[in-house]
Amino acid sequence: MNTISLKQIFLLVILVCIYHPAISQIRSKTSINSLWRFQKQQAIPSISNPNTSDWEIVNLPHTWNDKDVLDDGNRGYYRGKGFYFKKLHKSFTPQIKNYFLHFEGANQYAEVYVNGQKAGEHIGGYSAFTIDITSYLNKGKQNELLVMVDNTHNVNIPPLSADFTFFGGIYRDLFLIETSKIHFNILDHGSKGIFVDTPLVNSQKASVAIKGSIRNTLKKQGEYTIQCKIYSPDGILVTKNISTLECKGGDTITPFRISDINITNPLLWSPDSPHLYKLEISISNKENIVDDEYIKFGIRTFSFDADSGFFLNGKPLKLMGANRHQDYPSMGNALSDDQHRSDLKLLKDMGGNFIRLAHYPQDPAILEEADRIGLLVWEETPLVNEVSLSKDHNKNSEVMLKEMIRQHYNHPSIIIWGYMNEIYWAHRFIDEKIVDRHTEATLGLARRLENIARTEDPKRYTGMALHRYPLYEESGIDKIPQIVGWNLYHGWYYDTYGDFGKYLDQQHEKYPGRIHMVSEFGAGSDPRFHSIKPERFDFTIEGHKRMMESYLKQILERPYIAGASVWNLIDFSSERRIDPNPHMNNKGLMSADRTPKDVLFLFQAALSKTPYLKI
Ligand code: GCB
Repeated sequence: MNTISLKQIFLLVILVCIYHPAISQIRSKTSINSLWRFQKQQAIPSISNPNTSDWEIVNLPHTWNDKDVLDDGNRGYYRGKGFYFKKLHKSFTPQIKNYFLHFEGANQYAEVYVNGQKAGEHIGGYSAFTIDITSYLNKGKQNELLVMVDNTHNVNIPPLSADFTFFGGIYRDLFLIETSKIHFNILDHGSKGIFVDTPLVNSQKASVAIKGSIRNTLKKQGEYTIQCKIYSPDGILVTKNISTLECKGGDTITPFRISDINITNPLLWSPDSPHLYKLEISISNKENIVDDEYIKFGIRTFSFDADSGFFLNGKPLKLMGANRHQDYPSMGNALSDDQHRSDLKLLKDMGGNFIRLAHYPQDPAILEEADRIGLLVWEETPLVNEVSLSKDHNKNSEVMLKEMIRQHYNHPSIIIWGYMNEIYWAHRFIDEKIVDRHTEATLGLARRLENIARTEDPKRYTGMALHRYPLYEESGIDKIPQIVGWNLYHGWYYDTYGDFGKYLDQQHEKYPGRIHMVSEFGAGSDPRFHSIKPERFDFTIEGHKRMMESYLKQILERPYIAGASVWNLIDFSSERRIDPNPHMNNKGLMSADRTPKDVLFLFQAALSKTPYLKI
């Protein structure tokens, strides 16, 4: 009789591991960042057969404005169309699989063509989008992608104007996702199609609720099993749940909701201990797993109080940190994930526990890192300075808010959804010129956005950033969000910095019950400028430090101010600025190359647990 050798047993185990449905990787996500042909041009090339031989070769993330902004002394930079072309050297089997392009961001309007046919489009430069390209693909290896990206000023696409540069291009990562014909509905506003909540949390127990939807592109209806496994922060399986669902065929979406999952003695997420649980979720038919995904989530509770500020897991915590734009010298917005992550580390090392992602949703790497290292987040849609009266503008603003919330819903770091920054009433545009302004339209849009945010996510708070413009108060727009974030520049643009606290005290007294934060406070400086008698607007390192010292003191001694974020963590590119450096806003605690200014050490002293300089 034949005996089985050790080698054969080993081979058998390997084979079982590879083919066992419970551990096979069903869905794949591959980067297609490298080797694109690119051309900046207004004229549309032949879509089905573009001649790209003399186009530049670029890798993504990519922007076409990096050089425009830095090289010249002139204002104005290219806002127009850019075309990206790539052949996909890979075998496709569209008869048994679905294929998607997942763009993490393209600024600001994109059209996607596959083999000469339009497969989809996306409006807005700061959220992700997913396009199903299955039906446009050829079997085999002959497939071509052409992407048109357009950053032309467009009165229907926020932001209409702002103090930062609108770098054009596919400036975030691009992936090809491959799934089976039945999958979690990743077309749901570019999200993962799975949303995790913790409706009940205390020190003994947390209940987890999961909702989402399944897309079935098979002709047949069928019964499917959803399996959820939750792993603790140290990787131990803590709970498991199995449920079944009937999914209709023929490209239909079936929602699901699972709510009977409990975790005992949960480890709570906080900036000091950012514990992350992991949900592994899969869909199976009778024989096999057909789709799988994982989501990291945190368990925590939080609330705001109008007089005593912010509470995390029942304990008071002053939210202190910075705003951050997404750019880097000579790279525009086309940063690597490592660059995004290292900016957050700089904030954390400074002693910050809070970041406002002004003025738009930022790269997924930022949110993942905020969860991982423990930073609380205010994220917002790019409605800055002005909105337009057009229906399309309003619709786009609403979709952007839904995209942001659905795409970033599972991040425990996020506590506030913002949707407007210092809006000066809706404008009617004719030929790009403002012809009139309407308060009512602005209020209407704000109310709709507030309603969307509260419906999409009743657990988080809503925020709006305002400055001390009297019309805000007169119109009542400041009563719409749950949190008013003040952008205050006393001592820089107006008044004196000592009056900043007085202004906030008046507001606090006048509106009992309102939650106040300082969403922006700041001043400019350039490391080359010094003075022993600093003055307003002189951009000296000493002036910057003196003002921030006073601001910090006034913020820290007022318990009703739930939190504050300095403007800005890092100097950033702003096409419209001239002083003291062309195309730069110099209000960073660091220069654009991430060199600390003196004021950064002041923040570190004020915010770290063991201050080395008392303010
Ligand atoms: C603000 C704006 C921000 C500007 C900043 C400044 O209030 O919200 O976008 O960059 O002031 O530096 O003037």
